[in-house]
Amino acid sequence: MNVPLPHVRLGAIELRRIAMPLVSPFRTSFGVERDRDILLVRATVDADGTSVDGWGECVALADPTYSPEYVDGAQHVMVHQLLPRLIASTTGRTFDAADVATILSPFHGHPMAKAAIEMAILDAQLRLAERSFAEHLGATATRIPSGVSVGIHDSIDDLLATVQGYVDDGYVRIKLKIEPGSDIEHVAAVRDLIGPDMPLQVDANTAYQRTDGRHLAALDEFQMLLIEQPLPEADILGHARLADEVETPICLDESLVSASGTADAIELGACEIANIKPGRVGGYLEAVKIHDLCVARDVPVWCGGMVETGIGRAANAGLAALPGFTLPGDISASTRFYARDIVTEPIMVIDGHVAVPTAPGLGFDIDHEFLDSVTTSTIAIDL
Ligand code: SMG
Ligand code: MG
Repeated sequence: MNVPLPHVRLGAIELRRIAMPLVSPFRTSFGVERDRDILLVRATVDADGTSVDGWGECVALADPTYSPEYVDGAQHVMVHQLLPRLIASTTGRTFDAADVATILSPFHGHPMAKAAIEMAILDAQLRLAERSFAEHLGATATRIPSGVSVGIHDSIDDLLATVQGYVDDGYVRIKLKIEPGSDIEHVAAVRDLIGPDMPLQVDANTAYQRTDGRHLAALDEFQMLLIEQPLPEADILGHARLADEVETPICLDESLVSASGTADAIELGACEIANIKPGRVGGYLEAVKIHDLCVARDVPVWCGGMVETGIGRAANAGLAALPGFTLPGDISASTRFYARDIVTEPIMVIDGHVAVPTAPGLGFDIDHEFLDSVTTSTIAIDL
């Protein structure tokens, strides 16, 4: 992080929407995803007569169900607010990806839209400087343990068959999506299947209430790594109280939207473990700040996932190689969600691990032919 990157001039910006079917439906407490409608940002930048493209992936879902952002809204705010401001404040000068958050800071919210723009600029700068995301962000690992997130299943038999498949694929940690009615029994059955030693955790995506403390404490006997986001995102006090009632560590996801908010949640006792997602916090650079403050406070962190394509997953793998990422992340193989990825080399899980990309930028090239075949619309932004 300490080595500055060459500053660049903005040459062009293009927004692309792509439609990617999932290999199987993915059900959470807030809904079912069957395909992914994804917004990509392509930033062309110039430095010293060389021009290069960088790519950003916006992790907003189709509907505002995980967080207030959704993909049409993200595209709208980019086109009408964020990009005009970025263009106006960088015309005729060079700038750095680290300036993007400051330039866009007058606009409240929209972290996923902002993160995708910053990511595209950062990728382009790194490709020019021939440095990888991992190297730039401060990575120390060359491969990272791979966890898999398993959707809610109606029947326990189906759930066990799915989990067994992932165990056979070599994943080193299982995360089960849960909701009231699909929790204790499901966890008990999976713990029984995978044995006492395999790391296991659950994610409720805000499906419980403050009064569910005793119910959730029934999960303690299954020796899980953590319970992720049991309560609504704004309920920091509720999570702090739950952390006293339940032995399994409480991990926050949706609640953590900035470095300062994360520091507060930790101080209040609401966040014993942190899920870091660059999109949710406004970008990879803010994500590194959260990593650093968690390390300073002895709070373990792990890298979350938003059903990204290889573009987002590659950058996440670079981030997850930082030393504070002591727990396996939701960085599964491309094939977990997609039959074919839009990067030329799909993300692979080998011996339960994903190799940290080392080539410049994201570390992967875009499969343009396939990308074009899944593109549903393209917008060129006027500079
Ligand atoms: O990308 O592997 C993945 C999915 C990980 O469970 C996952 N993400 O709350 O952590 C979470 C969810 C959010 C997206 S659900 C569509
Ligand atoms: Mg989560």
